[in-house]
Amino acid sequence: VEHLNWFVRCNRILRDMEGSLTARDRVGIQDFVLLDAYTSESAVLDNLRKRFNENLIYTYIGTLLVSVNPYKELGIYTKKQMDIYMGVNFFELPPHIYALADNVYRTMLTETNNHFILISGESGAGKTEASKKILQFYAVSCPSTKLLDNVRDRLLLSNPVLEAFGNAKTLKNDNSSRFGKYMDIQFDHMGGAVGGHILSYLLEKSRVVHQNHGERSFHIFYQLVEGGEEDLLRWLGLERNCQRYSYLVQGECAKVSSVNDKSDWKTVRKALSVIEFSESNIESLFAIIASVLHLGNVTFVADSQGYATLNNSPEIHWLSKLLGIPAQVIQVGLTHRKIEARSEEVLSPFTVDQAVYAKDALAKAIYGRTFTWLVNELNESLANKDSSRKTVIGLLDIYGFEVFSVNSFEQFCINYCNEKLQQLFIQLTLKSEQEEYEMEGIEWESVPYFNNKIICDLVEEKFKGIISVLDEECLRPGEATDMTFLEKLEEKMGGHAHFITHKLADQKTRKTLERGDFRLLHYAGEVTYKIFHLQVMRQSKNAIVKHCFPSTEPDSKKRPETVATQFKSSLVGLTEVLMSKEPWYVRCMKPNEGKQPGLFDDVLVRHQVKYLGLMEHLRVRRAGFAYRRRYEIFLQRYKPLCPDTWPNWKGTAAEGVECLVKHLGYKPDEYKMGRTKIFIRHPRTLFATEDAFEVCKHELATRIQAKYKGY
Ligand code: AD9
Ligand code: MG
Repeated sequence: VEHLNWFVRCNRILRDMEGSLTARDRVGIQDFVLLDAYTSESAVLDNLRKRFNENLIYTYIGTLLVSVNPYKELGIYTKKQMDIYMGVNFFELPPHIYALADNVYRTMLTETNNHFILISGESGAGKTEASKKILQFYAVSCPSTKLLDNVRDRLLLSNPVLEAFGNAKTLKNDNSSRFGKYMDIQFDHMGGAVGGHILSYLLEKSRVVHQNHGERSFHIFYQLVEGGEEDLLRWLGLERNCQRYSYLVQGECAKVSSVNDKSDWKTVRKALSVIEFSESNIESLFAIIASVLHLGNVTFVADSQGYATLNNSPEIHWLSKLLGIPAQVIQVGLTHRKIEARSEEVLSPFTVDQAVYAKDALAKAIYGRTFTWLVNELNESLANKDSSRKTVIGLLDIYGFEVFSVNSFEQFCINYCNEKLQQLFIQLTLKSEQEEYEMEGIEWESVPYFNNKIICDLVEEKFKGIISVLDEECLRPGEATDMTFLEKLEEKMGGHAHFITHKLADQKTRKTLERGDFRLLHYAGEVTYKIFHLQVMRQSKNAIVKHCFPSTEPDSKKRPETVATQFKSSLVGLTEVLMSKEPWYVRCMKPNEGKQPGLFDDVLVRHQVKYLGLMEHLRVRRAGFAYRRRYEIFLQRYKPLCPDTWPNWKGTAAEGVECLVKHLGYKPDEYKMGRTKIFIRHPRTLFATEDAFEVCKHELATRIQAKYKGY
């Protein structure tokens, strides 16, 4: 049986020549750690390009997975592929997202601890796709029962729902995540997926009322208008024409060739039913979505005193019907501010500009609250009812680093979030490498890193950072303006190596900056931000929002927090959640800016190799030793190379490995024996062993075939 098992495994490896390290000339090397010129950026780039050209989009650095977006279907995500990767040692097959998913899962089961997979990369690099592939892999590979299948379906279907409400077409990506998502998948001790929980981070609400040219609002609006059933649209007072809705045409691209709103609508509708949203909840949900569209079409005119009045528009009728609020309340609410004077409430009329602003703020608030409600409902549905001990695998898929020609507060938050995750990556990889060497009793050489803590501090440091200055300015309504905010920043940040404004810049740089801009030198590149509008930062309280969501906003007398501070706190919370788990990484890269299949832009990829810290990560992994493997696994693979270890070794795995490498003629300085692993200094030592293994494998396979011919 041992022989036969081995034979089957050999054949699997043989079938896939890519799995064999000897095919390295054609398809590059599947683990950068084994690259001879591992310190050379060009060599790393060459290897990536070679593989990309062969449609091999995945490469490892040890257990970290690098992925390059192919922008085409590769046929590598089939059930058959999943089967191949289930329960197989990491390095025996070509790199794949399934191999990573499987390895995380198995480690979780054997070590009964919690894990998370950090998926990072810039906008459009493939993070969301990667997270979906991982979830699909678990859906297929985990044990199945009727109950578990129900959970599985809900986990899978939460995706299209969240994407409909939280993703949109941007210039970078036709399906860009406009919120951060962290999802825990909970497993019982048998490895069955028994539940899930989603945390969402700062949705880009401004998109509801404004989109840049070439961009869209959230998918759900177009899905509803394009795909909604006749009856439903009639009930909602909507026409089947996106052009009719002011909030949908700001970017002048309501149709996107890569997106099928009609069929996506069907998927979402079906998903909502499977997740067991009640029909009345579904109705309310679409009533709110429709009311946002109606709100967008409300227009104001100035009365003789210049105050805003409403044209007697049909929108008010629909808003009243859909939100269940008397038309009179809506009319007054949209044209007046409520001021609390002592114990009385006084109404003060808006100018037209103020009314438009208040209307937009209302639309954003309604949409934002609805999104939060949706996530809560999904969590209800995914909640595991059984309280027995569970382990989890967390998937983190956030909005990637992004730079547009105009960058505002939203980009600031998104890019800050990416800085935080980069910081976490640095802390965890350095820490874990160091710990591994210490634990195994191997000497450690430290590697210099670009540490982006300096930029995180610039943004978030107490009393000193940008967010802190922003908070202070927001607390001075009436006195503080956007310009005083900028001046405060200049005063506090002047001289910081990663912060420049028009005033602070040297002659040459000044030309590229406008007064009213500030520029941050992020770890991933420079971004110039328009100074934030303070008015937007202050949390607005709106009577209509209170009407719609009476219980969600307890009136507190506490100082209101700005959006930026809330976001900062939620990221601190996220970091804590992640720090308590075992990390795994997927680093996604974009091969070109044009969403083109088969095009590998050297400059663009090189830049990402740099800022994703791949070179440093590689150097850390190689510090001293290129390769390490647990004794059991090393022995299992190479034992046919030594008559003493083949077919069965009776002693401990470490002794077996010692015996094996002595037989292979490893010199004492070429390897070290750790407590649980063998460490090999140079890739060439391993390659020689691999080559010997190839030869031996063929011989053995032929011998076994001959022997079992008659069976
Ligand atoms: V953003 O930060 O949310 O804007 P992501 O999430 O990194 O971004 P996404 O996963 O949405 O990018 O990928 C963008 C597009 O690239 C997808 O819509 C696919 O068309 C394409 N893509 C990404 N990964 C793959 C893949 N493994 N195979 C084929 C892919 N196509
Ligand atoms: Mg995404």
